[in-house]
Amino acid sequence: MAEHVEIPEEHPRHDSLVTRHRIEAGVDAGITSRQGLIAEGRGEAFDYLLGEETTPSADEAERAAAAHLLLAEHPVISVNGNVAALVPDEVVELAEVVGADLEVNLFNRTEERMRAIAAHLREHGAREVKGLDADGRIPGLAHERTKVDADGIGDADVVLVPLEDGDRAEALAALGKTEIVIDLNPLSRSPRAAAVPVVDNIIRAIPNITRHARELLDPDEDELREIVASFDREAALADAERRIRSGTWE
Ligand code: PTJ
Repeated sequence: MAEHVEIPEEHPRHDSLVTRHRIEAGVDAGITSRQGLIAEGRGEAFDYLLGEETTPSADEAERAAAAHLLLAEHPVISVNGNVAALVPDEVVELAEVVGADLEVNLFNRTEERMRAIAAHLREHGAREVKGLDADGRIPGLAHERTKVDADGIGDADVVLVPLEDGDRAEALAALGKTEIVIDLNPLSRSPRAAAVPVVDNIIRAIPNITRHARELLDPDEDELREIVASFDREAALADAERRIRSGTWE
């Protein structure tokens, strides 16, 4: 079991250590898969190279993500075991602000984990959690991620998919859905398939998308459309890759 460890705020690795403990606790609670531990380690390495901060280009992507979610007819936020462990309050809040559904969708799907994550999100204030009906399918996917709710991701026009594997990201894009992907690795297939690749730690990204959404709430649809149209996905990916490769953060 993950021990409860108090990490002093001034510790130089405070945020990273808190994040690790949340993932460990998620595994102990049957929410996060053991592969989630590996994914977290991978993410941390990229975050370190990015300077562990929201870069200006990630901030722009987060603003574009907020605009897409507000313009959507039916936005859905997909939740896996890492997302549920790291940012349960934050995804519930974002869903409220932009009027999105929350849907559990797992790579390593088991009924126990599906139910545990849905219950966990409800404990954190979610009113409705989709994903358990699994009465829809994403064509072209062999693994468990193909299972979606027909009236959830199946019907969505905009889907936020954090910490995703590349296959589903590509399959959702092929269905014509607008995809927002949060992933610290700009070379991964998922951000490369996304209309909006957000190269940032989910811990920072979700609250920042919510902050932008609140600012953009008074709907001036033209402004939202302008933000969406002027967002340059290639530049966002290139900027993140440049920072990682060069270690130059200016
Ligand atoms: O809960 P499940 O069964 O659906 O499984 C979820 C994981 C994450 C285990 C599964 O989707 C998986 O194996 O993903 P991958 O292929 O390891 O990809 C995860 C991606 O997320 C990698 O590119 C990581 O760099 C990135 N990542 C990890 N932690 C974070 C992150 N990106 C943003 N914020 C993080 N905290």
